[in-house]
Amino acid sequence: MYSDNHLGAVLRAASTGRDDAVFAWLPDRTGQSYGTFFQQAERMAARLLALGLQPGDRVAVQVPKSIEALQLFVGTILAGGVFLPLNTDYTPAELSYFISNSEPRILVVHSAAEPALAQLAREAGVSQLLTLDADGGGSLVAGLAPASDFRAVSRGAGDLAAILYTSGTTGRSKGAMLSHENLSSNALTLRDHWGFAAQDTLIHALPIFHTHGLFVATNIVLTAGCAMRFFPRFDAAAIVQAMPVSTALMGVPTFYVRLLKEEGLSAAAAGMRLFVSGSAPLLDETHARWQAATGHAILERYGMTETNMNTSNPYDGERRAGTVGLPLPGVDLRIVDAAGSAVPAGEPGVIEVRGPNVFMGYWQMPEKTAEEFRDDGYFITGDIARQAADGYVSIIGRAKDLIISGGYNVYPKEIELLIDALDGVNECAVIGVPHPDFGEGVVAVVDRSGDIGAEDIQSAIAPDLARYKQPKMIVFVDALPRNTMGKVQKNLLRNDYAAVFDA
Ligand code: MLC
Ligand code: AMP
Repeated sequence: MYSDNHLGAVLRAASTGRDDAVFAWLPDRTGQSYGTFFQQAERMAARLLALGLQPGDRVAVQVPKSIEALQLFVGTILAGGVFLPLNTDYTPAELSYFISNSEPRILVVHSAAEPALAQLAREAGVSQLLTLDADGGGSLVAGLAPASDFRAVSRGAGDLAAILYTSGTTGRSKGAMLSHENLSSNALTLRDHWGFAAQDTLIHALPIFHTHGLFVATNIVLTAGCAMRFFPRFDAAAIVQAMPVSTALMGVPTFYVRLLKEEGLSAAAAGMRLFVSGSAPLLDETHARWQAATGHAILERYGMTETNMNTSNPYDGERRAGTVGLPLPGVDLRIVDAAGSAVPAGEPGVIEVRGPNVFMGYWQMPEKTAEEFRDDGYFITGDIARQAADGYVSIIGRAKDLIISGGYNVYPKEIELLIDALDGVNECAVIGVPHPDFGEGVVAVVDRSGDIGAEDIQSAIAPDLARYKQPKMIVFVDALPRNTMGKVQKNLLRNDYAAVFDA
């Protein structure tokens, strides 16, 4: 029994009365039915409640991808809690900030990480530290009580359902607060816009700690009541193999670049209905090569952690390469100049969006939240785009100093602060330059005073930085280029090092 408006009810609606339908085909080739999935999610909810979870309490989770992790997501929602997933690549140093900032009542981690995190959890006031492993084992599941009648804890549309941290341009990560309505409205809009229905099978190979894999992919499957092939990680050959028994794939551009190298792609993709790309710019070249290889035009869409999905190319209609399509139904979008006035069609400006998809604000950062919203409710995305007279939006840059590597966001400031603090470094600038696999690759340009080498820098920053954020190259210069205001000219550096990953 789940009350209306509750994200849990929205996610369950399409599978109600269809308990035997398969929700997920797992890596061991067994299928988990909707009935089993929701029963397990309810048992997890009951366990969280028995451990003292109160409505609005955070359940922070850093665990490997598994179907049990998705049960925990839905279980947290059913228990009235707030799901807070964390990238599995984050180091204990990075975790420490997220945990102390979000003050979760319950923290669920991989059992190998438990000893290292026990003290941190205690200091942050976490009342329960549980484990969940890749195979679904661990203390969370071991402590589940038998299934019994479960009633979801009542929550309203505007109540908090999830917090996802996004790195901040000034270094501090911000927790984006997403309500039940933010998540349910976007899932339903996308399901309908992309034509997902019970007969679909989605290839799910994305991580489930970000908007793309968790809210876009998983919530669409649930709201459509369809099946997914659930991969623990991206594996190009396995995905091609799965295509003949699937209908749709969602991925970041790196997925498509890698899949294009696979033999047998053309034949395997023939019967697929839909390929969606997002989280980072899809090169025109990749779009064209994919169409030539498979006959399918990749459908590119655009979103953010804070806003869920904002725009999409049409399902029926022109999927225009190099664009992220049109504003989704219910999403207001405008392109504005520095003063916040709308620019004429075709002119560049910053994208601002408003709608039921747009988040509630940053966790415990009212000033930051106020800075990024206009008085009339539009959220300032920091993405620079043009909108053609016929409505198609093309993203042409970013006002924010952000690198997107393989679909993961990397904020240069965070890395610069660590490198600048090292003995033997005067200062550095971290930039993103074209990378054949990841779209953009992280490069640190360092002005050194001593004899510090690239390896010294790498090993000094490694304990504090997730692997994907660590520079793929470090170069040394005598001085960083500056403009007359003294600001480092990253555009010049990006030009200078544009070809370093070409080989
Ligand atoms: C892995 N590595 C990366 C990386 N992923 N480096 C930079 N950027 C990345 N994205 C590192 C590894 O640590 C390893 O380093 C080396 O690169 C090779 O790893 P790999 O085995 O090739 O990586 P793989 O596991 O295959 O992962 C690549 C990937 C993955 C592209 C499949 O990064 C991925 O799943 N990205 C999806 C991210 C995502 O879901 N984004 C959505 C955000 S939501 P070493 O040195 O140890 O060898 C959002 C909103 C929206 O943006 O609109 O959707
Ligand atoms: P995140 O903070 O991880 O949610 O990343 C959101 C950012 O990813 C957006 O602000 C954009 O800069 C970028 N992004 C998402 N989708 C696309 C896309 N299709 N094309 C270009 N950039 C995108």
